[in-house]
Amino acid sequence: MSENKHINTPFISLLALGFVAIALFVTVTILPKGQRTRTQAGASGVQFSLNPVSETFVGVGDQKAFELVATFQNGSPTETVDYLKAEVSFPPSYVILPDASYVQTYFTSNPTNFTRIFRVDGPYASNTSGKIIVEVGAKTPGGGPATAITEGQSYSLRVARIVYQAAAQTTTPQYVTLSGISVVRWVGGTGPTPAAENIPVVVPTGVPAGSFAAARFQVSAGPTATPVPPTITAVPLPTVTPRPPTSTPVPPTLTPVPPTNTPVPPTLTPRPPTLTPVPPTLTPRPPTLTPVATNTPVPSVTPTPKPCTRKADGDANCDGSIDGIDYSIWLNSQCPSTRGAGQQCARVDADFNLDTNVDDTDYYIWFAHRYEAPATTPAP
Ligand SMILES: [Ca+2]
Ligand SMILES: [Ca+2]
Repeated sequence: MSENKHINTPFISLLALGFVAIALFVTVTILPKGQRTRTQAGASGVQFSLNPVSETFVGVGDQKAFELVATFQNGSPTETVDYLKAEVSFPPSYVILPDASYVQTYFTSNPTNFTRIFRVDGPYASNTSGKIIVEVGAKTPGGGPATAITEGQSYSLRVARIVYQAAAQTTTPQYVTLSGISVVRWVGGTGPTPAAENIPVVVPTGVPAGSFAAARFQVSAGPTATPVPPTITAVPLPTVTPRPPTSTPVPPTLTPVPPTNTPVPPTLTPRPPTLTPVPPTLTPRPPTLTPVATNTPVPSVTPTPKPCTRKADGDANCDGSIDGIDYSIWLNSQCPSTRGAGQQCARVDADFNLDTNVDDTDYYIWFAHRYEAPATTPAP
C-alpha cells in the first residue's frame, strides 16, 4: 500500500504538470485560432474556369462537354457557400445545346453539391439567347459546398457540365465565356450588416472584356467532308472473257413522240396575301406598378439610415438589389411561425411581408423578384 503511494506521488505531480501544459497550449494556440476564424471570413477569392480551355469539334453534329469549375483560395472546410450564379455565353450559330440535354449540376466527385436549383437553363432558352444561366444554392444553413477540403488550401468545385453540339464549321476561334458571377457566403452577426457577402471573384488576365473566364473552340470540317477512299477497289475480273455480243444491235424502238406535256397556264394564280395586317394585340396598358401609398415618406424625427424601398420584394440588406446576398440572409435567419410561444426571431431583415416570421412565404417573394430591375421611381 505504502509502496503504491510512493509511486503515485510523482506520477500525480507529473499529471498536474501535464494539465498545466495543456491548459497553456489551449490558451495560447486554440483560442486565438478560434478568434481568427471568426474575424476572417474565409476564402480570399474564387476563380472560375471552363475546362477544357480549348476544344475542337470534329465536324458538325459532334458533341463535346465543357465544365464550369470554381476554385477557392485560402478557403475553409467550415466555410460554406449559400448561393452561386454564373452566366455561360456561347455563339449559337456555331454550337448549340442538343435536344433534351440538360446542364449537369450534381457531381459524385464533389463532397457536397448545391441542392437547391433556382435556375439552370435548358436547350430551348439557351439556344435562343446564346446564354445559360446557372443559379444554385444551399437548401439548409451551412448545407452548401465548403470552400476547402483542407484548411487554407486551394479547392476546386465542379459547378456545371454543359454538353455542346457543333452547328457550323469554323476555323476561326470562337469562345464560351462567363459573366454575371456571384458567390455568396454567410458572415453572420445579429446586426443589420453585413450578414452575407460575395466572395471576391478573381478575374484572370487574357479573357474577353466583361467575362471572368473563357474557353476557346473551333469546328473542323469533320470526317464527312474529307475525301473518303473508295471502298470498291478495282479488282481484276478475269473470269469475264470478252464474248461476241449475243444481242445484235436493234434500231431504237423509242420513236420520238410529241411532248405530252403541253404548256399549261400556271395554276398558281396570284392570291391576296393571307397574312393581313392585324392590329397590334399588345395594347398599351396602364402601368401595373402603380405607386402604392404604403411607402409614403414619413417625416421622421430621427434620421433614417437609408431608405429600403425594395424590402417588400426581397431586399433583405436594403442595398437596392435583390440577389444571392438576400437569399443567404433569408436562409440563415429562417424563423417560422411554429417557433414556439413568446420566442422572437433573432433577425427579421428577411421578413419581406412583415408578418414577423421569416419563412417560405418570404422565400417565394425573394424568388419572384430576384434580379428584377428596380421600379423606376421619380427623381426627388
Ligand atoms: Ca439586397
Ligand atoms: Ca414573413
